[in-house]
Amino acid sequence: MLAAILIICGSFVFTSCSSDDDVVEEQGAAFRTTLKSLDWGTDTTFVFGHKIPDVDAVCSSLAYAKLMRALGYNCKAKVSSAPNRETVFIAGLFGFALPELKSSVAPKTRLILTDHTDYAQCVDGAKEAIILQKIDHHVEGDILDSSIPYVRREMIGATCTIIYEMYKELGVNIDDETAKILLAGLLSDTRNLTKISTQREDSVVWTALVTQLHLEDKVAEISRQMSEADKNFDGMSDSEIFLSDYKEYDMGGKAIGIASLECMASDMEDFINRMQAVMPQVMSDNKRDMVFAKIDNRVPNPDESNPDELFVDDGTYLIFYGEGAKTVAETIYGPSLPEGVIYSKEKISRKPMVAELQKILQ
Ligand SMILES: [Mn+2]
Repeated sequence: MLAAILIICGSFVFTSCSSDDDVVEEQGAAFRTTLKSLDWGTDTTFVFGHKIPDVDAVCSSLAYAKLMRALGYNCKAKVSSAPNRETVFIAGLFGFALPELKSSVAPKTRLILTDHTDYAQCVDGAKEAIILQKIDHHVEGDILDSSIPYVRREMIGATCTIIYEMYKELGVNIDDETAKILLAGLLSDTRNLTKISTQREDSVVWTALVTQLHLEDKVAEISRQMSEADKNFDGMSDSEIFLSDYKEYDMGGKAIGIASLECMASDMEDFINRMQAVMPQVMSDNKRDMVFAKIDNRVPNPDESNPDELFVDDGTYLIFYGEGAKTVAETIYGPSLPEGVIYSKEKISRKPMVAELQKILQ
């Protein structure tokens, strides 16, 4: 649709119809028509991010439910399990309420999914529900785009960036509370624009939100505190740590779980041993065939002049458990070390890892 609009405008490029605003307005009009055509039913439509919700999952569901309500649709954000520590921290700092917990939905419940595209990450009961929309930034999973009436999936840094763009296209005002919610998701998923998944769109939206909220002098410190809250494992058991940023996928008949962790290089050996020790239990509790954990290796920043980044990544360790897991891991990342772990000098990210696993298993 966008391409079509651009072509139409292209023929008038030297007259009056070429501004970005016009394109955005036309996209908004088409989107409103699509929304109107959806089968909304009469009950509340629930907006969910993924299970084990992180900031982007929670904030995208909150902001999108608000957007739908602004257009007159009866929508409410929920979480399918308890939000992580970073989410609780930033909600407290910015002063917005977290969604209530709803761990399962009845058949035929209408759903909108944000920040996920796999049934294994959905609220329980999603397979028997009616999924009206999916707003996401991951590689397409087993909830196929083609099976959902409205899908917006863009490979950019945060789902909250996509939702900011949708507010603009629809001409819906972004009040300061909404701006805070969107900025929280954007800061978390891009680590203040430093992650390799960060795209130009994320930077543009970051500038707009930081300017609106007058946070120019504070945003780096807020991001640092969020990251600290995310890494705070005080009082957590080893299996809770393993599951603190953990996602499930079903691909090619195999049930997969992947944890994303990080650790200081000096503590790595002990940390790997502790995580390996809980993997058999995690695998059986969660009915998985294979479980993996990618553990980023943190070292002191050799550039000591940069006080904002005291530590940087130096590669990633990958650990695995379950029949066939070693073969799969070695096919993607090369042979294991004698200790039975893989070390990749290049940092391993979960998104490309999922894409590689899909290629091998499907
Ligand atoms: Mn996300």
